Amino acid sequence: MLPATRPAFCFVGVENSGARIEPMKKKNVAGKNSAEPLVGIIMGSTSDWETMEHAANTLRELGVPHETRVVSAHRTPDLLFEYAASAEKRGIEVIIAGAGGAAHLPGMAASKTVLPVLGVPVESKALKGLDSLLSIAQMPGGIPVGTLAIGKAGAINAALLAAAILGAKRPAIREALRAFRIAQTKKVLSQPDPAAAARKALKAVHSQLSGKKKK
Ligand code: RP5
Repeated sequence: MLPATRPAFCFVGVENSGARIEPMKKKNVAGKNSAEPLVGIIMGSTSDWETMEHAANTLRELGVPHETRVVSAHRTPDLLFEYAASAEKRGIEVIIAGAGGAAHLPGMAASKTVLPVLGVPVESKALKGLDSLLSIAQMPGGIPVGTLAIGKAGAINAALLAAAILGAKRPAIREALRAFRIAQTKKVLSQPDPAAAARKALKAVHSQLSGKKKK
């Protein structure tokens, strides 16, 4: 059963372990209490967290309230149905679903809700995530899943896309997204020469090491 009240913290693996991952202390820009998630990040296994934490981190950076859960299409199908079917009523507006291998989670979640579902193909050991990508992207006409790139880039972009969807009606989120883009551009422009940046990093390591030796 899903908790009747919205969680005040982000949880991963609530059903399996109850492990607390992170409190969402940062004040969000959505005009909502941080105990009221707008985005539900779900994943097929705790092993997907390494990838999906990038979606959570990006949403946190933008101040978008979210929750994180392990919901497996194959191992906990009833929970998946319950999660997807109740998400809208709980105030969730976008679902980000990450899964690897026979990645049925995003598609099945999409089949149980009219909320936008963004799928993140997690890199699998056997086929490097190509299996995940095709499982998520090749949905039958009628049940869309917005499929992102394999792995970390896909997880980050799913969060940015979720923020863009929410930002259409929430100026604060739209502006957070604009600030993210500006900061990203500035960062790239501030390091025009990768060789110079590498030399600078190396120099810093050398001076740190020689400082240690002197002590
Ligand atoms: C999928 O199987 C999960 O999304 C995960 O990417 C993959 C492997 O899961 P574990 O065996 O590591 O739990 O359902």
